Formats: sequence, C-alpha cells, structure tokens
Amino acid sequence: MTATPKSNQMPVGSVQCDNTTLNLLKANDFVAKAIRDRIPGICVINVCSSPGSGKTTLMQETGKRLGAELGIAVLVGDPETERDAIRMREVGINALQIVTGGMCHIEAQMILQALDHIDLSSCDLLFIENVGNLVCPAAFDLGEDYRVTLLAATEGDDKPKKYPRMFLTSELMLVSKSDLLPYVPFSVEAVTKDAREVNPNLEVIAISSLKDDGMEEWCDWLRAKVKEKREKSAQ
Ligand SMILES: Nc1nc2c(ncn2[C@@H]2O[C@H](COP(=O)(O)OP(=O)(O)OP(=O)(O)O)[C@@H](O)[C@H]2O)c(=O)[nH]1
Ligand SMILES: [Mg+2]
Repeated sequence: MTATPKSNQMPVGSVQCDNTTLNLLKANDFVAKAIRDRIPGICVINVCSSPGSGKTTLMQETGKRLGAELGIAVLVGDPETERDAIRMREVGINALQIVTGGMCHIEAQMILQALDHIDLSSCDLLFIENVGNLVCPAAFDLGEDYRVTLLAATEGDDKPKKYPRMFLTSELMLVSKSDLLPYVPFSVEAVTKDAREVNPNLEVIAISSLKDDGMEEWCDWLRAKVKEKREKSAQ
C-alpha cells in the first residue's frame, strides 16, 4: 500500500517545513535566499580564489575606477585580521571585515549578520571577497548574483580540472596577474579550454590589476551586471 504523502494531510494554510538540522548546505541555502530578499536591488558578486591570487588588489583597483559612478561596498572574509578591509578603506571603499575565526570559507549566515553592520543605502555593487580557498567556498551560496573566480598566472593552468566545482559554479574566470604570463609556464588558451570543458558557459578575462591589462573589460562586465540587476529589480 502506498503511504499518503504527509503534505497531503496538512490543513490548508500550513507549511510543511523541511528539516534542515542535519543538512548544513540546505540551511545555508535558506539564509542565502533571505539575503537575496533583503537586498534585491544590489548586484552581489562573490569573489573566490586561492590565497594571494589578487582579490583584494582587484577590489582596490576596481574601486578606484568605478567608485565615482557606482556605489561599491565590500564584505571581506579572512580567518584572522582586518588587513584586507583596511587596505580597501585606504582607497575609499566602504569595506567590512568578516573574521571567520579560522573557518576556510564564508557561510551565508555570516553575510546576513554582516549586513546589520554595513551601510548599503547607496550601494549598487556589493563584492564579497571570500576566504582564499578553491574548495570549500564553492559549496556555499552567499546570496550572490554572480560568482567570479580568479586564477593567477603563477598558480598553474591545470587548476580548473582539479578544482572543478569552483569553476562549474562560476560565471566568470579572471586569469589574474597576466603581467607575469611572459615569465611563467601558463597557457591562457589551455586553461580556458579546460575550464570550458568543466563549464561551457564560463566567461574568461585575463587581467592585471597592477598593469591595467583587462581592467576596462572587467569594469564593463560589472557595469552590465549592475544595469541588469537594476532593471530586474525595477520590474
Ligand atoms: N604581478 C602582479 N601581482 C599582483 C597582481 N595583483 C595582486 N598582486 C600581488 O599579489 C599579492 C597578493 O595580492 P592580494 O590582492 O592580497 O591577494 P588576495 O587574493 O586578496 O589574498 P588573500 O586575501 O590573502 O587570499 C600581493 O603581493 C599583490 O601585490 C597583479 O595583477 N600582478
Ligand atoms: Mg585578500
């Protein structure tokens, strides 16, 4: 005999709640939705990479270029210290540090808590600089609209196939530190091919925050995403 699904026994006007106690990622997804509902007009970008691939430097340079035309804020996660937030504030960016207390990734509940401590009243574009790590951050939705993963020229072009989930869940891969490409064995063509075998829709831009390469293309990508978000939230 087939059992009647529990939901069919519920009175009208009630909700069958999922049990998320043993399902951390499902609970995270509930919180990610709460973040999306709370800041519907802001374009949120989750910036991921290994430690030291150039995330904070990119945030600083992006702020310098786009700060006059867009309201930019950054929530930056690190296991310890406020160093990255201080670096961003030094160039005028509204930045708040999330100290994860040793954790190797940001979870949605950390972002939700942080939203109470940052003024986003004139923010169009909110970056989340994730903890440097190509593995765990891939599993946690932070309520972002887009995920951008940096892969520095110095890290080797074999990473997308070794850490596929990060590249599978990203919309854009930035090959960072492109100014170093002449000095290291790294093929942009090979890494693009590998990454697109993991995720055929992945966009790729080679970028150097220090030497200005690709920065205009990156800024144009951001402008388009902010515009799309504005139009979507106005509907
Ligand atoms: N050559 C070169 N070096 C860069 C570039 N971008 C960043 N760097 C250097 O790379 C190092 C790490 O840069 P960060 O911006 O701190 O990297 P990060 O990804 O924020 O590091 P974590 O937050 O610790 O994961 C610094 O010494 C930067 O000056 C670049 O485009 N070219
Ligand atoms: Mg950083």
